[in-house]
Amino acid sequence: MNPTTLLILFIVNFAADSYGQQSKKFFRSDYTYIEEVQSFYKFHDPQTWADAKRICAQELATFWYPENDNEAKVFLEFANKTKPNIDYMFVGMSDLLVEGVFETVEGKSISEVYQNWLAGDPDNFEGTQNCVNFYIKEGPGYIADDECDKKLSFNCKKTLQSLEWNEQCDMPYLDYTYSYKNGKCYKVHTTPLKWNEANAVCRLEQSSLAKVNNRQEAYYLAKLTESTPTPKVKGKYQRGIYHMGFYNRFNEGWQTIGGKPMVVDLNLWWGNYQPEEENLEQCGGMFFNGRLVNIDCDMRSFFVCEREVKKVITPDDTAQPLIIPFVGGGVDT
Ligand SMILES: [Ca+2]
Ligand SMILES: [Ca+2]
Repeated sequence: MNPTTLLILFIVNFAADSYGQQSKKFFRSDYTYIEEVQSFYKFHDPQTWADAKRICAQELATFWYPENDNEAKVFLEFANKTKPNIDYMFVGMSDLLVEGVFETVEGKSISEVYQNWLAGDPDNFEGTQNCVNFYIKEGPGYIADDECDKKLSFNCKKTLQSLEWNEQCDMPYLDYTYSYKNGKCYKVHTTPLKWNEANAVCRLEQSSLAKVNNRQEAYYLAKLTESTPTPKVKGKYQRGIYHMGFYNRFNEGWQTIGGKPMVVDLNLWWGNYQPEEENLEQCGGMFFNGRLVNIDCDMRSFFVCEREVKKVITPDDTAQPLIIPFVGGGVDT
């Protein structure tokens, strides 16, 4: 088969897969699809405007703002039905860049989308209103400028058209890597965070911090972290250690996320022993060589998220069995 034919086959297959997922009209179980506007929506609990923007991006969605009058109307009906107690919420519009020039989170002028201002707004009240509200309970969908540091509800939106799918991992995140042997998909995050923050990021991606069940998985993760390019990082962080999905934060013994006691070979741990329960470093980590270690929960580290894959897929594992020298412990095979 010549390269052009291969390329065409690849493109056809790829398009078919995307279309396949789009025809299922499924993005994430926590999003609601509205056919009329061919998009998925999810309400979130109150956050500042900046956090709302970050959270939507982490969910591969857009911080919602009305695209036009029709979407504002459809959204208002949806919001009044599902969240009747919310008076007003943040939307993805602000004049943070240039005072008085309102833009969407994608940098579009709001004159191209929606600008049904509440009477008297925008007024930049007391010189500190740079983020935009959308009124749900009263009115036909008015917007108004407000303080960005308030905590308000918000909505994230994903259009059906923008939906892409990681078939092996059965999720929209294309940067998760599938491991047939472990029956999981993984992503190495190279923005260092505290353990709690890392756990929250994995949850937004509908996964959890990775739990190492056995030596095979430890080898795999050591290889995966090694092959992931790491950017230069500003500030203090624990280099060479990755946050993992186990802890002893309440002095109840080492357990995995989900509350099951940690049962692994002792020689998977650094130094071949499980840390004492009264140890002050109560979060789970993994050295770059696959050894488990207890670390300070408040230290920033890279981390690994995992997602279990339930459906059976053809073997496509790039991780071959490895021989990894454990420091001080000779060579494990
Ligand atoms: Ca302003
Ligand atoms: Ca105002």
